[in-house]
Amino acid sequence: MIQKDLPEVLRDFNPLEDKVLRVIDNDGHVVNKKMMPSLDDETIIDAYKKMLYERVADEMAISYQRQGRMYTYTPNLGQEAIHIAAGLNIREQDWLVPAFREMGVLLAKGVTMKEMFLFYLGNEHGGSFKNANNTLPIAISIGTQFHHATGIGYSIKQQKKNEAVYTFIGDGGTSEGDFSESLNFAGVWQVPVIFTIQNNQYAISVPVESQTKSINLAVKSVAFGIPGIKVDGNDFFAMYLAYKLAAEHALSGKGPVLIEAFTYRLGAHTTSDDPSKYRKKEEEEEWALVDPLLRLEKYMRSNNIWNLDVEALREEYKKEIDAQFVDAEKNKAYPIDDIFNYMYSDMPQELLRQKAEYEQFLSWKENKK
Ligand SMILES: Cc1ncc(C[n+]2csc(CCOP(=O)(O)OP(=O)(O)O)c2C)c(N)n1
Ligand SMILES: [Mg+2]
Repeated sequence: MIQKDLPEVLRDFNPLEDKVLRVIDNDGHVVNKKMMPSLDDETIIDAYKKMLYERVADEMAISYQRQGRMYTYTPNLGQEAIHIAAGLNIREQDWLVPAFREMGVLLAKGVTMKEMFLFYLGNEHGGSFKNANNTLPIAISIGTQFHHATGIGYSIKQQKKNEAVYTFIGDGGTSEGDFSESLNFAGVWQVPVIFTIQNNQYAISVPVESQTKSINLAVKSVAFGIPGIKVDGNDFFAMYLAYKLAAEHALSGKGPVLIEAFTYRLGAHTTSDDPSKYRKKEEEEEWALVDPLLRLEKYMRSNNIWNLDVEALREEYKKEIDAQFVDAEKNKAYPIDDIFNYMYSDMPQELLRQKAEYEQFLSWKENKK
């Protein structure tokens, strides 16, 4: 049984039996003391603040989009516990190979909100994160990032480096060939990669039940000979423990781990989406009650470590984030060459043709004014 390869405390959580790792319940009470990671109060407070920062940044981004100042945006609302738990474990030398809905992990790597905004303003430089070591650009094409993660993992293994790779995909992404292909080779090569499926239960309007007949998504690891675990993605402590143990596993040369973080997308798929067309209000209301921030706050209150003035923090974060947005907005223009320059050292004929066509379009647009 592949689960025997997992760190001992995780072996009980067999995805074939649809077990879920959970440390606190919906009211913030500890239900599994053995699994409680040993974190001091400061770290827990810091984690809550980071989750709040991600939430405020998300709300601001949606607001800029609604004001017509930014293009389409992919909200993170409800998935912050996963991101901050990963962010507290990922180290400077580790690699982050993101999809598009894990902003908190990018921030933990050192990506700035200005850079995030540049990306959503369509600026090519919004993909080159200057201060974030070993961080790949955001991947919109579903699944491609898993190949990159396995490839980087292979390189790390060949060079015997002390590095792990963190990569993310959605529930819908598990139906892409890239998912299976990269997990297969990750298993064969035993690469140090932590694969996270953020199962937020929808791929745009498609519910996960229409995506797969598997009993859960963690179970998909079994066929590839990789240990897998399903975790309550709205439980910060469970996610933290899962990442801590997965990182120890990967870094000690034991190969990859697949984590299914079971959560719910509280917001829209993107700012172009209207979830009321395909899901019930009652379902959203039910999940809003188990919001990861709310659950952590309840835990902190019942353990007397709640000392935060959320409104004051929100104001502080808003000011800081707005300054970064205004800076990005002022600097969003870039030379059109940047759109074409970075794929090949010598641009092939087809790309040269596309560039000429685009230049023609721009001058047509200019003359129309
Ligand atoms: C290869 C590819 N096909 C289709 C799309 C369009 N698309 C964007 S997001 C998405 C759904 C993704 O759902 P999921 O993997 O569950 O991630 P989530 O958006 O829920 O985080 C689709 C089909 C795409 N970006 N790339
Ligand atoms: Mg999804």
